[in-house]
Amino acid sequence: MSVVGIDVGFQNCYIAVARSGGIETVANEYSDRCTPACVSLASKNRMIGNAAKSQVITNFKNTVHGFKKFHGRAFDDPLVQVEKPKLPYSLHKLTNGNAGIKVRYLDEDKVFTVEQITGMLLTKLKETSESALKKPVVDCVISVPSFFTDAERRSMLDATQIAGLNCLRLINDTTAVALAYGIYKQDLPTPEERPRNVVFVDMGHSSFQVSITAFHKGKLKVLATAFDPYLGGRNFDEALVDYFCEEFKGKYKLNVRDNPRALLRLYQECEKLKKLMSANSSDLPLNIECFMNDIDVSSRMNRGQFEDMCAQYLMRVELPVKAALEQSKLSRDDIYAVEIVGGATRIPAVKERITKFFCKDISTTLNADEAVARGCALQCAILSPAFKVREFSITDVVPFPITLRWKSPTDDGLGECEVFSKNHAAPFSKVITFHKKEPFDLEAFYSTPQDLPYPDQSIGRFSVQNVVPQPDGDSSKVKVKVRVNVHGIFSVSSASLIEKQKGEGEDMQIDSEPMVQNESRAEDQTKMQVDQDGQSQGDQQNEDNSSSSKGASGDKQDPAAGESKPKVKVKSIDLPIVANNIRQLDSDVLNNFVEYERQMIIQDKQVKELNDAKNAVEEYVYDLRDKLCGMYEKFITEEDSNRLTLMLENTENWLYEDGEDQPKQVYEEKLDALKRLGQPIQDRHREHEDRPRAFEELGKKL
Ligand code: ATP
Ligand code: K
Ligand code: MG
Repeated sequence: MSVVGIDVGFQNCYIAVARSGGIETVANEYSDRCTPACVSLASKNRMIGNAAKSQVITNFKNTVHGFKKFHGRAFDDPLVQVEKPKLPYSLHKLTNGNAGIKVRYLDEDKVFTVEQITGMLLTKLKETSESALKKPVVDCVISVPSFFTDAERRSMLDATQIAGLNCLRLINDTTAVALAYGIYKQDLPTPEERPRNVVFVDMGHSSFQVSITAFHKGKLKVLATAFDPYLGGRNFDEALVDYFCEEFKGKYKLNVRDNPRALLRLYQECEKLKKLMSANSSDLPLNIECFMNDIDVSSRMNRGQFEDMCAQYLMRVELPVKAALEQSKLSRDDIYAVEIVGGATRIPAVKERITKFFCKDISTTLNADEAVARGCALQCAILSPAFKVREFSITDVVPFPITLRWKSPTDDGLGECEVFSKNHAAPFSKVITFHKKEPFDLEAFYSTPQDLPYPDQSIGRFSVQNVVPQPDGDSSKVKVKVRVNVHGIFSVSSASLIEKQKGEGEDMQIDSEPMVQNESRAEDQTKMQVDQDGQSQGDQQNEDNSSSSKGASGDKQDPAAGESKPKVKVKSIDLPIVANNIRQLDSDVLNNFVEYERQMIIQDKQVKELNDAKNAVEEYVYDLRDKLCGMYEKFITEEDSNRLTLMLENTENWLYEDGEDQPKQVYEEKLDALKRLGQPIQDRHREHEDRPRAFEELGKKL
C-alpha cells in the first residue's frame, strides 16, 4: 500500500510521500513541489496543474480554478452566487440543484460537477505521486479545512473516488500541521505533566484557520478550532486589483473589469506585487505591457499604502485567534508556541496581528507550504499497517454542534437532543437508546445556523427500519449508534433491536425502571439516554484507538465486564438504516463519473502519445539536419546529403501543413522512413568512431 498525503489547497496543492524511511514532499514533472489547483479543458484533451495554469489567460473560459469552495454547494448557495460573477468561466445549475462548471471540452459544451473537477486534479496528483514512488497509488490521506461541513466533506470524498483514490482519512488542515509538528518532538510532556499547548495558524489563499492543540508524549488533542472561511490571500489580491482598476480608469480611461483577460493579468501581477511587498517596504513598481487596447500601464505601491487599503481584512485576523483561545479556556500564558503556516501568513501585517494578540513571538519552524501535506502523509503512514512509524494518537474536534431530532407518530411534538457539542472529541461514537414500536426517522442537523459557514443546517435524515413491537406488545428497545467518523462526517451508523428472551424479562435490567410504568399506555414511547460520560459503560468509544479491536457488535454486549452483575441474555437484531444526506451524489451517478474519468485519462494518454510521436518526427528532422552539416558530413556523398536535406525540409513543412493533425501511426511511419535513410549514415559514423578504439583496446591486450 502507498503512503501518500495530499494538501488540496484552494490555490496550491502539495504531495508528501513516505520514501526510504522518511516523509518527503515530491515534485511534479515541472520539478515544482507545488501543483496549481487548476484544470484546463481543450478540444482534444485536458491540462491539469502547471500546464493548466499557463492557460489561465489564453483559454480563460475553459480554465477552471478557485473551485474548492463549491464542494457540496447548491448553485443557489449565497457563496456560489457571490463567487459567480468573479469567475472567468461559467457556472451552471445542475438538475439536482448543485453548482456545475460549464466548459468546452472535446469541441462540445460540457458541464462538470465540482467533484469531477477536483477528481481531475486528484488524478494529476495521483500520477505525480505514482511517478515519485514508482508504483500505483490508491491509499492516501487528504486535507480539508476544519470548517468543512458534512456535505463538503462527502463531496471531497466523492472526488477522491472519481480519481480512483482510497482516502483513509480526510484530516483537518490544522490537525495535519499539528501532527507534522508533534510527531518528531522528543521532549513532549509525559502523561502526568501539564500538556504543551500550541496554537496553529494557517492562512491560505481562501481561508483562515486556527487551532489550539495540547501535546503529550505520543499524542495530540485538539482543544479548539476557529476560522474565518472567507479571509485569505486572495482578499489582499482583490484589494490591490480594486485599487488599480480605479486608478487605470482615471489615468488611462480603461475599463479593466470589462476585459476578462486584462483582469486576469492584473490579478497575477497584483499577487506578485503583494508577495514582493512582504519582503520589501519601499515603493515598488507595477508595470504591465500591452495591458489593454495596446496600452502599457504602470503604477507604484508600497507596504504602508497596501496595509491601509487592507485594514478591513487585517482587522479580522484577531477574531478567530481570540475565539480559539476562549474556547480552549486557556490563557495566553498557557500557550507554549504559536506556529504559523500557509502562504498568506507571510504578509508582515498578518504576522504582526497574531504576535500582538499573543504578546509572543510567532514560530515558523514548520515549512509554511508543505506542513499540511507532510502531516497528511504522516497520518497515512500511521494508518498503514505496512509502514513503521512512531505511535501517535490524534483526537480532533467536532467544529459545529450536532443535534438529532425525531418524531414519534403518537408523541406530541418532537424530541431532540444535542449529540455532539462544539469541540467534542472526534472521531467518536455514541449509542442512544429509543423505545419504539415502529420504524422511525432521525433528523440530524447543525444546532447553530448562525455559526455555520454553510446555508443549510441539515445533515441528513436517517430512517431506522424494521422496528416492531415485542411479542407481548411492548415497545422494543432500539439502540442507535451515532458517530462522527474519521473523516469528520456524521452518520447514524447502525441500529439494533433488543429482543426480550422468553422468561427472561426480569433480567432486562438495563432499562427496567421508567419503561415499566409507561407500558400501560401501550404506545410508542421515545426515551433516550445518551451516556455523556460513558467510557466505563462501553457505550461510547473514542474510535481513535479502539475501533479496530471492537467489532461492529461490540456495544451490544453487556459492557460491565468484571462486575458481579448477572449476564443479561438478550437477542439483538441489526436494523437497516436508510440515509438521505443533503446534496449527496447518487451512487450510480458517482459510478458514471468514475468511469468517465477513466475514459478521460485514456483520452489524455492517447493525445500525449500522439503528440510524442509527432514531436519525435520533428526532433529527428532537426537532429539529423544538424548532423548532416556536422559530424556526419564525411560519411555521406554530397549528392545524397542534398537529397536528404531536401527531404527533411519537406517533412518539416509537412508537419505544419498536411501533417499537422494525423493519427499516431502516420508519424511513426514517417519516423521509420526517415530512420531508414539516417541509420546507415549513423552506422558508418559509429563504425569509424569504434575502429580506433578497437585498435587501442587490442593494443592494450597485446
Ligand atoms: P487554502 O488553504 O485557502 O485552501 P492554499 O492552501 O492554496 O489555500 P497557500 O498555498 O497556503 O493557500 O497560500 C497561498 C496564498 O499565499 C496566496 O494568496 C499567495 O499569494 C499567498 N502568498 C504566498 N507567498 C506570499 C508572500 N511571500 N507574501 C504574501 N502572500 C504570499
Ligand atoms: K496549500
Ligand atoms: Mg491551505
